[in-house]
Amino acid sequence: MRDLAGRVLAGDIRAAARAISLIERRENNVAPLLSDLYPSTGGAIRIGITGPPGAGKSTLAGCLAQRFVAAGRAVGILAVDIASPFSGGALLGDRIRMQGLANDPGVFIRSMGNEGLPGGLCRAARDAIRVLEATGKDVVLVETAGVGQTDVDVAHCVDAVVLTLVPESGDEIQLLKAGVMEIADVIALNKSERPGANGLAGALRETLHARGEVDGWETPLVCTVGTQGEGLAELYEALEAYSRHLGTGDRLAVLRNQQLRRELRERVEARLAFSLSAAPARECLDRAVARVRAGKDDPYNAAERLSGEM
Ligand SMILES: Nc1nc2c(ncn2[C@@H]2O[C@H](COP(=O)(O)OP(=O)(O)OP(=O)(O)O)[C@@H](O)[C@H]2O)c(=O)[nH]1
Ligand SMILES: [Mg+2]
Repeated sequence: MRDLAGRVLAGDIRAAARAISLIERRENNVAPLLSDLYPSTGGAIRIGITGPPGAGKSTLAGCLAQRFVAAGRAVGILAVDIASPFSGGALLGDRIRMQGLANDPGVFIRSMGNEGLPGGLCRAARDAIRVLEATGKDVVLVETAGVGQTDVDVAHCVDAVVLTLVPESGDEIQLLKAGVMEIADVIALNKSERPGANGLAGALRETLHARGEVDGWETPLVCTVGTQGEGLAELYEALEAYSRHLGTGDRLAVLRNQQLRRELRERVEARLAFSLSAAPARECLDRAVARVRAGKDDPYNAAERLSGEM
């Protein structure tokens, strides 16, 4: 493991891929590896790209990666939810290959399944982001699927969220209800060559404007045609502007503090849940159940005492 950490820190991409596999498989011995890497993490700008299936997230990720690379920055890309077979989208790797980035030594691409990961995306993505940072990436792009009410996890592990929408995404009221608008720092209205794009763009801009600035930032909307590269300069510039915004005052530090606090809480909860399922705790629970069932205790006192015993 020490050796693997050394190789990751030296920028060895194959070592990074192996480390991410260990994270995905939740190998027990991955924690020391991540501890070794931790001091060398946190230096990249982390950008999440979310939106409904097939909206063009991978296409935009590829275009953005190209621009970052052109600006001399090393880019890592994670796709945390592999493409749904129904969406007509393609795996991120395919999109990147189409853009000729796959052979670029500055770009590392990796898909991760999120199945079976409780808490979904964040847990694995957060660690995988750190692995990429430890290899020396300056920018980490994280593609995730979903715009459901609970699919806002990505906001907890990145600095900036790009919400990708398409003209078919429907009326903005529904979007607002979905809660995803809240986490969007930049909105890309992709496939904007299609009918309905202008109407939706206008309605969304109105809504965003009515909401106004949140902590000094009003979420901009950029119309893009990912397949043609249209609007990509604007999207890139919007992200640069957001990154400058985060860099002023202690905004980035505040954000990262909040994220770290959440991470620590999640880790403690996971440990507690684990120890609750271990044999000694199960025996304590069995005894408590018996006492309550026998009328010698009630669930309220029993829970109080149990939390002291464990
Ligand atoms: N017409 C049009 N098609 C686009 C545009 N951008 C991407 N596409 C196409 O839309 C399809 C889906 O693009 P992807 O980039 O794979 O979308 P995605 O959001 O990553 O898809 P999933 O990962 O499967 O959710 C592909 O066939 C793209 O070529 C665009 O601006 N206009
Ligand atoms: Mg995709």
